Amino acid sequence: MATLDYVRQRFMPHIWCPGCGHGTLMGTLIRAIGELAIPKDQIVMASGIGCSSRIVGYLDFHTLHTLHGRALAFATGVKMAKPDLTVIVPMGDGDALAIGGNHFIHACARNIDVTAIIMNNQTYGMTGGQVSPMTGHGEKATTMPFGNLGQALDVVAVARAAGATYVARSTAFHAPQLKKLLMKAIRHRGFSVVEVFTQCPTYYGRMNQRGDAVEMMTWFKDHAVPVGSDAKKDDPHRFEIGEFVDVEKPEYCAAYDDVVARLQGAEGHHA
Ligand SMILES: Cc1ncc(C[n+]2csc(CCOP(=O)(O)OP(=O)(O)O)c2C)c(N)n1
Ligand code: SF4
Repeated sequence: MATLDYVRQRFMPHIWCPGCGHGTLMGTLIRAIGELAIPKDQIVMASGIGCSSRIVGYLDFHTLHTLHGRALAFATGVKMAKPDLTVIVPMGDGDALAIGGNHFIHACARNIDVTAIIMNNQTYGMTGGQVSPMTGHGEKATTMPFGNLGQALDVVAVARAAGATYVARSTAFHAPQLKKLLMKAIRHRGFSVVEVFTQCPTYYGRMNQRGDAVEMMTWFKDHAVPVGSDAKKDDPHRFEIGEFVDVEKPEYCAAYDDVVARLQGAEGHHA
């Protein structure tokens, strides 16, 4: 299927600012889904609220635009009711790890077969550039005009510690790699997390003198190293991209089906 068939063109033009990295993620995601050849009526996409969450308005799957921070709760219900469907949850960093943080860690631990995509632009884009759990120490936000007093959360470390069975990270610059990681995450049977650095030139970039979208993407290129690499050891801004976790554990819906089958067997036995 041509990737444009996945787009609800009646909602164009989109609301994103010129150069926003969320658009690159959306394009890469529909290419990944196209390559996986999943029929569009087999995909459910649930989001919260945020610039990132607008993706569910623009894509022509079964979509739910829910409440800020609560997308994973809705997605869990959908997957339990219809386990054969592919459930994908695009989230902002604030959505996923501030208000939605508790849902996120429990979704990781539950290992339900849902793919969470965290579009990490290090700020709250939609509401005007407030500090997010991913804003680095000393970095500016409208609510931290003298620089963030706290430290950024490491999503990959949180997801790994909470038990997610597939964890990867890439950036809007590394679109070919990102596509492969998204394909693997969607195919993975269990809870998968893909963190994607997406640039927000309008707030985070402007407030932190990161330049325009091209300069922000060049920054991703310059500081990214492959997982496990020793490259750029002296670079205080270096970060790893690639696959961090890929393991198998019992999947939640399958475990539920086992219990149902066991109970039905026991009922039959007593009849
Ligand atoms: C319960 C609730 N609290 C707060 C808001 C206001 N709100 C909407 S989007 C948002 C943050 C958006 O930031 P993020 O999730 O990082 O996504 P981005 O816009 O950066 O893509 C907030 C606080 C809301 N809609 N609902
Ligand atoms: S405010 Fe930032 S995150 Fe939102 S659309 Fe604009 S560039 Fe993208």
